[in-house]
Amino acid sequence: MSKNLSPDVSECLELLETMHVIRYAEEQLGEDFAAGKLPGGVHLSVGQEAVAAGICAHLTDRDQVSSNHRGHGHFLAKGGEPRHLIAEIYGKQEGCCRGMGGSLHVADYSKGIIGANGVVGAGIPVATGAALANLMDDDGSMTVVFFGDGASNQGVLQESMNFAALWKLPLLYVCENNQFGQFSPTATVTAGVISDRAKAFGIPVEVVDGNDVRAVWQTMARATDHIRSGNGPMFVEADTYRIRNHFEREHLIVQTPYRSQEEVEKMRRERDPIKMLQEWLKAEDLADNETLQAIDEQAKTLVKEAVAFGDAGTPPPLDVGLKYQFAGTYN
Ligand SMILES: Cc1ncc(C[n+]2csc(CCOP(=O)(O)OP(=O)(O)O)c2C)c(N)n1
Repeated sequence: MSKNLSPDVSECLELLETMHVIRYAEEQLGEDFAAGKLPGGVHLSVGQEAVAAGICAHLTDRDQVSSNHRGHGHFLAKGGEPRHLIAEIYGKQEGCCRGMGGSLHVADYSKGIIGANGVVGAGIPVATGAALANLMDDDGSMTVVFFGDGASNQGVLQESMNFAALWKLPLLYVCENNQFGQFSPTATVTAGVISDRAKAFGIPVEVVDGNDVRAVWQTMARATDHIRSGNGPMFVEADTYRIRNHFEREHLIVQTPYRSQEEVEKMRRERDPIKMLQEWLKAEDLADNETLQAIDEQAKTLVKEAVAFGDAGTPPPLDVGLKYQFAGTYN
């Protein structure tokens, strides 16, 4: 039904704004980390924004997203408030997890954001349970799990795919293949073609250019159609590229370069998903410089406001250290 759907102009402009917000928020966090302002580390998804934006554009608050350690973009694209993200990462009570979770655990259940996760692959079984809940609710809702190429080597993915295929869970696997697992190029640690693994369970697969947000959006239109029609899970492998380090300031521990600076610069110049969409919109005469500039400014302002909100926030009192460890011990 939605096989040939493409985003219209206003949807493209929304995708652009979402990508800008993610980019500005993460660049800010990179600067904050370098300045020693953050209480913890951050893994940034700069260069990968099109995956989060294109996938989440088709989801509602009833749908759920399970994320990984590189989860800021998923949070923002799924409708999480920039100020709640920034305040959380600044360790403030006004954050989405009251400043107790930090970058690795951003969540907002009211938006169906069921959590980022620092344990590689651990968001996958969480998503499997969430999708089982979607199935039992029988309300057309679904779950998306984002994970990396590195996580695809975790055994739990195979267990989940087996269960999801058998039970026809409304679950979308999104493998963001950003070409690296920490400091190893994917090809040196991952055998075969990642998406072929899903085929072994009879799960339909699409491989998409993860830097082309329109292509991701189109793939997701087909995936939601398939999944919401009760046909069971689907697997999308989105090929993308991590522009920044695995985590900020990685050079302090990585002694042997695992990629060249030239390669990174080339990707930044030629494969930046934001620039790609802007150029396409201009080439097709769908948006002029003024419109594009206004969207850019809007996103920048939103992030500035989020930073001011985070700065004005309050650190959690020390005595809550143990309070949130157990269910039912807080309100
Ligand atoms: C179970 C587990 N093993 C190892 C690590 C250390 N670690 C953190 S991120 C990472 C690489 C993950 O690569 P990938 O899944 O491709 O995601 P990316 O970082 O590329 O987004 C590793 C090995 C971890 N956090 N959890």
